[in-house]
Amino acid sequence: MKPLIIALALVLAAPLPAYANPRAPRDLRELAHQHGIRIGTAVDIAALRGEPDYRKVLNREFTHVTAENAMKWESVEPERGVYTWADADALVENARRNRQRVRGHTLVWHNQLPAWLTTGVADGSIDSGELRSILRDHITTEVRRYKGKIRAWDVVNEVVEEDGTMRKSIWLDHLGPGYIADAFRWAHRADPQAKLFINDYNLEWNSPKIETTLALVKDLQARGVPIHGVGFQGHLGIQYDYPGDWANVMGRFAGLGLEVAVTELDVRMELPVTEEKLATQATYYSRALTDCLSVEACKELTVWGFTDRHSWVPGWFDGQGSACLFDESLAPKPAYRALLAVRDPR
Ligand code: 9MR
Repeated sequence: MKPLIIALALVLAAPLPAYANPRAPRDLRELAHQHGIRIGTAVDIAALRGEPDYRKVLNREFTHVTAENAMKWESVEPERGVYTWADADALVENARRNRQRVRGHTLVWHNQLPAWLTTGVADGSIDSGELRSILRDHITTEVRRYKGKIRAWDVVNEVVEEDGTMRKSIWLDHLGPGYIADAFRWAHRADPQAKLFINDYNLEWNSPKIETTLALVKDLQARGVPIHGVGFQGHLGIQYDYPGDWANVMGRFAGLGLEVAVTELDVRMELPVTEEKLATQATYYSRALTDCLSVEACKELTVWGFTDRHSWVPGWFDGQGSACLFDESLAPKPAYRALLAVRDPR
């Protein structure tokens, strides 16, 4: 055989590198596998239970799930000492049956706390010492219950204010800033395998928040506190510029040895919906995925609900909506197709 023909034969026989794979993924699950990441969604438990079409899309498309509300403190312990795990259990069981990993959300937050706790603190019937042991018991009980079943926990959520100061909350007020280290240590003791995250919004672009969070992580690491990841919520809107520095910010956290995850991505718009707005929204979704893929440490992209039928956005932002990948009738939007078309930037 002539050398040229041999060379040609060798080239043709060689497997294509993964990034050159020309076959477009069929759905998000296949996209996740092709890129070697997890693609997740927040789950509305009532819809999971009551809407077969919702369940079908959820289990077909996603390799990862987060409880939108079911694991929050007010949901799991609405009365002191009375635990209601049914919804959280249903999510974990559905995930097991459908080969989905689970993100636990969230152990320490200033919102969605049970009334018995906030009133007790306000009227002084729960003092600081008791509050600390209540927090330790809450974390220990919940993390232990799902030991081995939850890949990662959002241990602390939104603990930094927009101006870079520490978030004012009953935790900071009554326990001091040390509650953060304590929370990570207690969670780690309850499930040493779980990856423990700090999670926040506007961390994609807001410098004071970014700098304080970086400093906080470094300080925790210096003191040997078990912290493994940072979650960028990613609540975006097309009326604002896309956070163009996001990949760089992710890289700075990755540089500290942390896992990086997009934990609550959605892209809202002012109504009414137009084709043009949907096209812009699609670029925001695909840029977010591209940013995640460009950082080796980013292996999870989770959307905050996958259908406009169940989205927190219209209830919170007057006149805004259509933030998800699927519309109310579960038809995929341009953003969904844009995600499938994303190629590995590395
Ligand atoms: O989507 C959640 C909504 O159903 C709740 O009413 C709301 C209460 O604060 O919390 C929403 O989820 C939030 C998440 O837990 C933390 N980051 C911001 C999310 C949107 O507000």
